[in-house]
Amino acid sequence: MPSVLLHIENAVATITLNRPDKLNAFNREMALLLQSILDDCAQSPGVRCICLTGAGKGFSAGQDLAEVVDPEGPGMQKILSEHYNPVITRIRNIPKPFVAAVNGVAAGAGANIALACDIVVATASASFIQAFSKIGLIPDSGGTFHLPRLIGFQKASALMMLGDKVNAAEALEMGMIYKMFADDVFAAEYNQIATTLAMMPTKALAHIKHALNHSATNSLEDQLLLEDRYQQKAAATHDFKEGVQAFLEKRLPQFKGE
Ligand code: LHQ
Repeated sequence: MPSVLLHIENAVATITLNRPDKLNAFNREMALLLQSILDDCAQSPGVRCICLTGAGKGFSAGQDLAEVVDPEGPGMQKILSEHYNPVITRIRNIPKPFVAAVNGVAAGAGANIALACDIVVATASASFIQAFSKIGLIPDSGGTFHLPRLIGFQKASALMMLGDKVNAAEALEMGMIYKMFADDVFAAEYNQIATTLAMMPTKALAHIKHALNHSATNSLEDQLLLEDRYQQKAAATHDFKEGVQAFLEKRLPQFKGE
């Protein structure tokens, strides 16, 4: 079985990390395959939402630690620059919404890949662990960027230094995730969110995403200029015209993602 699965339905690409016996820990093959699948999803006009989840009981336990000590392995130099950083930049830059459907434990790079997504939802039995400090590393895969912005500097410092496990209810309370669902309805609920996103004006969602990327570092003045620029682009789309027309005609809009 491939280490990453792709299923496309109703314009939603569901990408499943698939090494369940290792809690979907990443080795080089899996990281490169994920990048290539993300590239395919970015290119395909039939994909309007990308949903990341894990096979079995975990989302992802981060780096496969056996590979780190394997003399035949990629070596520390390549792991971030060739495996994780290109995944995180794709998640943030591909102009389509990403949903992380965290179905179980998300640890290390696995947690931070989830937290890079636009919308993070978790099943009630899921958990998040900044596991890095426990093995003498620092959080990577964008963790030091996204986590303090999601939950604040103080809580991020504590979670990163202590490596404490945060359960889904605590993650929700902290603002780390958007919603938590009971295990038995989780798949239906995250599919509903992904399907809704896939029917929405894709270009506007992409502009929202990119504006938020910049808001992390821009001044207010620069951000206002950027909002103006993206708003002009959004206003030039078919979907904007359709959205306004449908409102005036009191009917549901038919967005095309164009
Ligand atoms: C694993 C792993 C794993 C291999 C579970 N590797 N097998 C960047 C720069 C360069 C180098 C290093 O990495 C990074 C990025 C990172 O992600 S660093 C952080 C790496 N991840 C961790 O340190 C987490 C390690 N895993 C755990 O602490 C636990 O497995 C958690 C808390 C995630 C889950 O605990 P349990 O639910 O009790 O499951 P388990 O520990 O029994 O794991 C199930 C199996 O999965 C087991 O295999 P086995 O053959 O004994 O059944 C584990 O060995 C295997 N596994 N994580 N990262």
